[in-house]
Amino acid sequence: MKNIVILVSGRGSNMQAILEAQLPLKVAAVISNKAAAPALEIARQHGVATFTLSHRDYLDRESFDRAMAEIIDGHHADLVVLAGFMRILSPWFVEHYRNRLINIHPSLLPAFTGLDPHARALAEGVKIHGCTVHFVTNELDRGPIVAQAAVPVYPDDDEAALAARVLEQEHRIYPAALRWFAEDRLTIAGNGSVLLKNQEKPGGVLPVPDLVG
Ligand code: NHR
Ligand code: GAR
Repeated sequence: MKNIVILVSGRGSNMQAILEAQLPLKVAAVISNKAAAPALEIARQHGVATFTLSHRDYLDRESFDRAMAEIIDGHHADLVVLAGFMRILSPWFVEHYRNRLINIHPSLLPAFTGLDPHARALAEGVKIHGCTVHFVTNELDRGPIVAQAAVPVYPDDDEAALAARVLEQEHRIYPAALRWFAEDRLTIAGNGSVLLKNQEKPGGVLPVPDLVG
């Protein structure tokens, strides 16, 4: 069975969805850059080894990343999974884990890369929003896309309501994407698009209801 290591910074609901999906993968460790992250306690309750590394204890991004990599490689990780991890990773780290580093971002990439995607989606008045699982490259939030899910945006939505609707979809597509990885079904094509072997249905889920006026 393959090993994954999950990196978190906060609440850990995506990590929890992964832990509870009964995937054919071993979650070998969880690493947080915040000692107070609620995710750590959830991981311990699932019997997973946890580590906290504060980026403040390191001189620069790369030395922090190298300290994380020692833990990750010590657990023989086949894949590093970002689940609400809020530190930009150095080019060294991204190269070290090339094609073995995956993230979920709460927008329909390439729209709304970076921070506060829900607030910006509302400000733009988009009618459809969503989330994306992608491999990480050095271009922030721009790596090969594995899966996406869309949700409607309603006129009375605030940031919290929209984020909650998207989060529900995150909890579906991240475990699904990791199952494909576990089953060795993902390949990254030369043009950077992700191919899913033995695919029966489209890779995205579109729970958008018909438009009504
Ligand atoms: N690292 C690389 N190299 N490439 C990506 O695509 C990455 C990444 C690290 C994290 C997640 C990402 C997201 O999905 C992610 C993608 C943090 C920031 C950020 O600006 C941006 C994007 C993402 C995560 N972080 C600030 C920083 O200086 C700190 C913000 C904070 O601590 O609250 O690192 O959204
Ligand atoms: C999720 O919505 C995730 O997509 C987003 O933060 C939330 C974390 O929630 N990630 C990013 O914005 C990455 N920069 P969680 O800790 O409950 O999984």
